[in-house]
Amino acid sequence: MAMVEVKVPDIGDFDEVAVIEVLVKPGDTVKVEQSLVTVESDKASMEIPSSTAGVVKELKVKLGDKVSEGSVILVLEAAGDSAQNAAPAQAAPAPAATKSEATAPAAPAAAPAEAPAAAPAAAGPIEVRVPDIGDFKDVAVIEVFVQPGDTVKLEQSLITVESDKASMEIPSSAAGVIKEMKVKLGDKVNIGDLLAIVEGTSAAAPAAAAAAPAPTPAPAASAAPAAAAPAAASASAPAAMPAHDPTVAPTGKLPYASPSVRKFARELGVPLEEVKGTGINGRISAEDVQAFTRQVMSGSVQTKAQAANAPKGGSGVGLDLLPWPKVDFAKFGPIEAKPLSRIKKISGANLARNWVMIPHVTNNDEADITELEAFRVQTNAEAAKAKSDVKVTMLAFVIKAVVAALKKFPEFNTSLDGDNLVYKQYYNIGFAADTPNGLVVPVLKDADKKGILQISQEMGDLAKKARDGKMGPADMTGGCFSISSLGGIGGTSFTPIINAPEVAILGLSKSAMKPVWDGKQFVPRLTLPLSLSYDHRVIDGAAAARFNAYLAQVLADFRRVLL
Ligand code: CAO
Repeated sequence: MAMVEVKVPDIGDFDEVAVIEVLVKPGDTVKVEQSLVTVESDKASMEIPSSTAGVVKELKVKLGDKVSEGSVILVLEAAGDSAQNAAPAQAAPAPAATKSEATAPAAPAAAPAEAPAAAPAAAGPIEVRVPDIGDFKDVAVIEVFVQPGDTVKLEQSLITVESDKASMEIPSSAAGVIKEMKVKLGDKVNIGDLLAIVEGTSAAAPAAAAAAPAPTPAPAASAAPAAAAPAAASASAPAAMPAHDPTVAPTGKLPYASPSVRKFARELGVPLEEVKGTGINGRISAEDVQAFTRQVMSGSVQTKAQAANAPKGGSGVGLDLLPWPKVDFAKFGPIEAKPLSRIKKISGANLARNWVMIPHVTNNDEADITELEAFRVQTNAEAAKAKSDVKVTMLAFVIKAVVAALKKFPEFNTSLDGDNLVYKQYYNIGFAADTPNGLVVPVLKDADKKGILQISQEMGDLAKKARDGKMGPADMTGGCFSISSLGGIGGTSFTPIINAPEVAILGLSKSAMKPVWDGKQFVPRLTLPLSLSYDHRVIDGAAAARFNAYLAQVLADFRRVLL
């Protein structure tokens, strides 16, 4: 097993660029072309890929270090035949053009920055084209900094392009007034493509400006060493990323993140400029993007686009609601304003969304739990004798009965996902728990695999955790169906609000002795009110009535589960 030093390959004439991300650590197994570190100047950031497959033995750089072509990034123990595994271009750092597009942190924007040497050209329309940007092909335009009418200086950045490994700003090869932009966001560009027409006051070297692009991209091998676009900046500005030279380019609009993170955000549709970066200098990591996505999904954060699209009143579903009444309550008597608890703020936003977005219908039924209650009391008496501290309440039986009903009516164990209905094959049941800070819904996992005693035990533990404010995200996610039990408090029926993206919820009210006609006479039976709210987009009223009736049958006699 050979030890191989992986070095910074030819990255154009970037010199002394800062390491802003270290993507591997000793012990990691890396593949050829896997990104090892991200480096960044004030004009471009790029990921440096591994030239060799193997196991990382030692890192030779850390965050903030400055590296140049040939700097050793790390030492790795090459896997198998290192000669085979190594990307030839990098074993000995070589010009970008000799590497594949994926690995090549291609020579950043080329020729124009050599422009200081350019002789001023006569005024007139000048075609500004994409210079040699290494062997990047079809790179996407992700930012357009200028528009017709803008006056641009020589080397002022016009657009940013980005591949999955690097992003770079493309500078203007001419000074003057933009007459026409020939690219827009999302366009794919290649070397030689026309970017803009500039009514020029001066132009850079002909090669970079008006010269017709070579029909086949000029090999970066020859271009790279001379490549310069960012050089003006990298030479003058410290390579550490935040320093922008305002005389060179109006940068700083691009969120501070590596190309792969930006790509990740684009795939998720996350507006990166709204994500708060937790890295050094506010750099946005993939984890930050994920955290933002989770917040948006949970409703605790709204993107600017969501907020803008929500009509006044904020329903977000196209309802033109009246604004919330603003009343000076103090005019009518003494008041005291107290901030809502964090839980109330979060659950309130969720409840409001679910209420307006889901067409709720509630089916009310009753279960005869006379025998079940007797069994429950007997179970608790036995537990007390055995000095067990597990207390069995009706809710544990209801959870078990709900699992049986979900198995019989699988559409209740689904979630809407666009035009798809996702059927779940697991049975995680959420139960609303009243806490001093507000309502939370712990989720009891795999209820189908657990007995009543275990369910009671876990429910007790989860309810305690909820009341102590110690619930973690894992305790509250993954639910299939929820139960809201007000049975210990009172009421005869209510409309529970569905816990999206679930499609139904069961509300339990206080059981009561009722006279029930048995065909010959009225007999006293303990009845439990069942209020089943369902999403009418997914569940028909008849199906809901059947579900609730079946639930009542199971609670009346659990032997029905065996049928
Ligand atoms: N009918 C009559 N009595 C009931 C009952 C019912 N349907 N359900 C429970 N009870 C009784 C229990 O047997 C217990 O009686 P004892 O104290 O005499 O033994 C008492 O009510 C209290 O029960 P509990 O609340 O401790 O236990 P639980 O398993 O029924 O409920 C929990 C646990 C966490 C769901 C509950 O404590 C809770 O927080 N409920 C409120 C949920 C809520 O706020 N929902 C509304 C959501 S929408 O705003």
